[in-house]
Amino acid sequence: ADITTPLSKSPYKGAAVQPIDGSQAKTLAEMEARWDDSFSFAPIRESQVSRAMTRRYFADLDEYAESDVVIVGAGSCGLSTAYSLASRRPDLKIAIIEAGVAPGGGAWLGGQLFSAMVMRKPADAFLRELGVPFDDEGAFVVVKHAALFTSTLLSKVLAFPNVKLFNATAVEDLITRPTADGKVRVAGVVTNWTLVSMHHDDQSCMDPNTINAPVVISTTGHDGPFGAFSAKRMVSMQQLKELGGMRGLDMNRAEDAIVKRTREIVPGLVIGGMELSEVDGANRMGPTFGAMALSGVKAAEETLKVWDA
Ligand code: AHZ
Repeated sequence: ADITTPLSKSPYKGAAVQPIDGSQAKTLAEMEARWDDSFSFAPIRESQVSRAMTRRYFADLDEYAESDVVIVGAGSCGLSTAYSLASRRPDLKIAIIEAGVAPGGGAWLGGQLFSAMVMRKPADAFLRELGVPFDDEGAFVVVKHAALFTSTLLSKVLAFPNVKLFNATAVEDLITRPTADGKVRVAGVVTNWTLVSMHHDDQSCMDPNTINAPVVISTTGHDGPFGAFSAKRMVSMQQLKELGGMRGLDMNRAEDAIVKRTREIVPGLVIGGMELSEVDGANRMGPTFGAMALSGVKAAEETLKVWDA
């Protein structure tokens, strides 16, 4: 099957100069027959490469400046949230903002830099839906490499036409509006390139950008240099009394609590994954990822309740 989008159907059709036909092989087998002097890539002008990237990026910035949902953080919970939301609601425009260059957060490895990833049942249902193979060990399942889970999930999320991932981009603040009862509603995010965010101390005048959205889902992980971002901001804005403070490790208590408590924390702000442990003072679970996947599924449901209200 031809996996390229015909130029006439591309939403970026204004972007291209006339394509140069390289008369290249159409299949790998045809190409393999040409490992000789006749082999060459289709010719290109450097500016075509620049324009192919920048026009798409700026079209996306323009398009997603008004999003329906913004997900902050593309770790195991954020990506599970994005998958659940995008697969249910192709009509929603979903922006994912990830501070790191590489999306996936802590989900490229299991625990202590080991490769296997453990998920307690019933989170195996999520793996079945994604088509990620696992060993069944009774009460829990094991994916042979955490990267298999994360890369499969990521590839599916990125393939949804209604999802845009902005990586290397940090959420620096939240957009808020006053409510009738004197509190605030979250109405979007304030963003900047992560490398810029890291240099506010030694450079001046590096103002941020914004994305408006009726619902923001924050899944930035537990407290750390970047983590628990929205929970901390809600405390500094006096919308939460204090950080709950993540408690010690207790797998049984932690996983149930994180999934059950995944919810809208203040109007317009749903929090999921380990960031929640800093809201409620829940235990950590250590290297078992079922709660991250199912907190993502629940965050999508909670978001739709807010959206449809
Ligand atoms: O880069 C962060 C990571 O990819 C990103 N992030 C954090 N702050 C951000 C900001 N703007 C944009 N201000 C930001 N992105 O959020 C992602 C969080 O991923 P994670 O893997 O740290 O969190 P998670 O809740 O998805 O998964 C937690 C996994 C853990 S921690 C744990 C324990 O400590 O016991 N156990 C498990 C399973």
